[in-house]
This record gives sequence, structure tokens and C-alpha cells, in this order.
Amino acid sequence: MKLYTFPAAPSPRRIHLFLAEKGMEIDQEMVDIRSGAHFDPDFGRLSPQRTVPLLELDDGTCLSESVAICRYLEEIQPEPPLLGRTATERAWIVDRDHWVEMNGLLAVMEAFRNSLPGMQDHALPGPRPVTQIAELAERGRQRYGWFLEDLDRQLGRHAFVAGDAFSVADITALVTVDFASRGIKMAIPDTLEDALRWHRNVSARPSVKAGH
Ligand SMILES: N[C@@H](CCC(=O)N[C@@H](CS)C(=O)NCC(=O)O)C(=O)O
Repeated sequence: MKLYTFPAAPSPRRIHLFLAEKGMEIDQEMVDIRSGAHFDPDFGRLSPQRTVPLLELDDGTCLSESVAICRYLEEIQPEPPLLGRTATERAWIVDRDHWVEMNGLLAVMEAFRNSLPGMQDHALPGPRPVTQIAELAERGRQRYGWFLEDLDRQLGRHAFVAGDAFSVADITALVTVDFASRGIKMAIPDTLEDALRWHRNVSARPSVKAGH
């Protein structure tokens, strides 16, 4: 299998952190989305949506959604588990991971992609032109602020996003928070102490310190 990736971008970073937590190394090929390499016709044959990460399996199946890639990696290397062990854990981790993606990561993307001058006709990833809408950028910032408040409340009850163990939901949340600080200049406010404590803890993990 081969991972097509651009580690500086948030969605690929989810996979690099997942691999590092598992201690897995797989074949990789860089696709420089900053210089438009994802619009190369060869990459388009693998990824009609023109996005990274993309995991090409040995039988030719191409997985283009981070959640599907993480699911596959967990199946082939279950330890340490990042998607839960029991039926309840597995369902709750998917619940929280999807919640982070929909309300956190997509809110930041909405703010970022609808305001960045270099993305004027590229407000959504993909091959079709999509015009920026300034109001969506503003709404994305507001939604992300609400997300942080809700995240802080949850982290007041549990050490990690989906309970008492580190999981893929923490990876998605960490990628979201770090990208928001950089991309839309929205750091976790000082008042959200539980979210800040969580961020300090997960940032100290070897996978993160290794630069992923
Ligand atoms: N559904 C995909 C989304 C991937 C995605 O949006 N990737 C971005 C990088 S973070 C991308 O490839 N962007 C290319 C572009 O904007 O043209 C996933 O979650 O893996």
C-alpha cells in the first residue's frame, strides 16, 4: 500500500499522527498541494476529488477519507487501539470523532478557505471552482468558538475527547486546534482551562513531539 500525502496540511496530519501512535511505517509519496501537484492527471486517476491523504491498497482500492484510512490501519494493526475495544467504546469514539470533524475541523476550514486570498475560487477542495463567501468565513469563526466551549466542557469530565483513553478523536481535535491557531489565528482562550490542559497533555505525546 502507498500513502499519497502532504504532511503540512491538516487532513494528512491526522494520518501521520495515527501511524506514529501505532508505530507503523508505510510507503509514502508527496503530493505538493501548494504547487498544484494534486491536479496532475496521474493523481486524478487515483483521486477524482483531488485531495490528500489518499491510501492506495495493494488491490488498487483507493481510500480518500481520513476516517476510512484510519479504520483500515486499525484493522491491519489493532494495537494500540485508537478506535476502541468494546462495542460501546467503538461507537462512542466514532461519535466524538465525527462531532469534532463536523463542528471543529469543518468550521475552521470554512473560516480559512473563505478568507484566504489564495483560495478565491477554491473555497472547497475539489476540481470545480467554488467562490468564497465572506459571511461563511465569519460564521466558521463563530462556530469554532462554540466548538471550543463545548470541547472544554467535555474535557472537564474526562481526560480525553472520547473518555479516559487517548483515541483517534484526540488526533482529530489536536489537528483542528493546531490548524486553527495557525490558519485563522484562533488559539484556545485562557478561560478554557480544561481544553488547555488537554492540549498540553496531547502535545507532549511522543508522536507529536516527533514533529507530526
Ligand atoms: N475528506 C477528506 C478531506 C481531505 C482534504 O480536504 N484535504 C485537503 C488538505 S487538508 C486537500 O487535499 N486540499 C486540496 C485542495 O484544497 O485543493 C479527508 O478527511 O481526508
